[in-house]
Amino acid sequence: MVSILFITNNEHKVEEANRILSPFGVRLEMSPQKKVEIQSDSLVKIAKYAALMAAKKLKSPLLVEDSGLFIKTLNGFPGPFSSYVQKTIGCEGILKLLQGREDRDAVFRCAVAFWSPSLGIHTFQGRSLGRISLSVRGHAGFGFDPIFVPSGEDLTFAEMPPEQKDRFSHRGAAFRAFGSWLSSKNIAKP
Ligand code: ITT
Repeated sequence: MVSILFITNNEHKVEEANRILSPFGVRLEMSPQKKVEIQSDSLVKIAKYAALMAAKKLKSPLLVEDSGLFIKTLNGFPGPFSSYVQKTIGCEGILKLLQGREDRDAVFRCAVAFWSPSLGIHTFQGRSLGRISLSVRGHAGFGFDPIFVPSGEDLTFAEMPPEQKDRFSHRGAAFRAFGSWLSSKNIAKP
């Protein structure tokens, strides 16, 4: 089993990522520390910079994940500000912003930046297309899960069993891409 530090303060992300990565023989250890977060509308740039800064300090295999919800009719808001917006106005606040709007299209995006002494820095991305529901529904997951319905489905992420969310989610796509890349490197220790 390969062990990698996951620099994050969000335990939900760690739980989901470990569920997605376990078939690849990868285990993430949560490492809650202050990340250097640059201002950018690119999740990849934010995750990559934070990973490189953490690498300077820790010098062992690690990853950073930056994710967010981008709502079409709000020109991509909250995007990189998703964490702050979730803590301030929350799901109800987003529903209020969308009141009376017909276009409820949205996309969840996830960027993973991985660094190790032998492999250097690599990034992986995933996205989940969908729409914002008309009301808050379900109790599973975290963040905006109770208001996000992936394309072709009727249930919100918060109404689905965790494994079903993983199949559709931005995090599922990004971490599966990372897991299969790491497996292709065919190494026991990154
Ligand atoms: P770290 O920076 O410490 O990793 P964070 O929660 O602040 O944790 P981000 O800056 O990447 O992480 O913000 C992502 C926010 O986007 C997160 O707090 C949620 O509000 C939202 N989000 C991301 N992925 C989500 C998901 O799968 N389900 C629901 N909300 C999600």
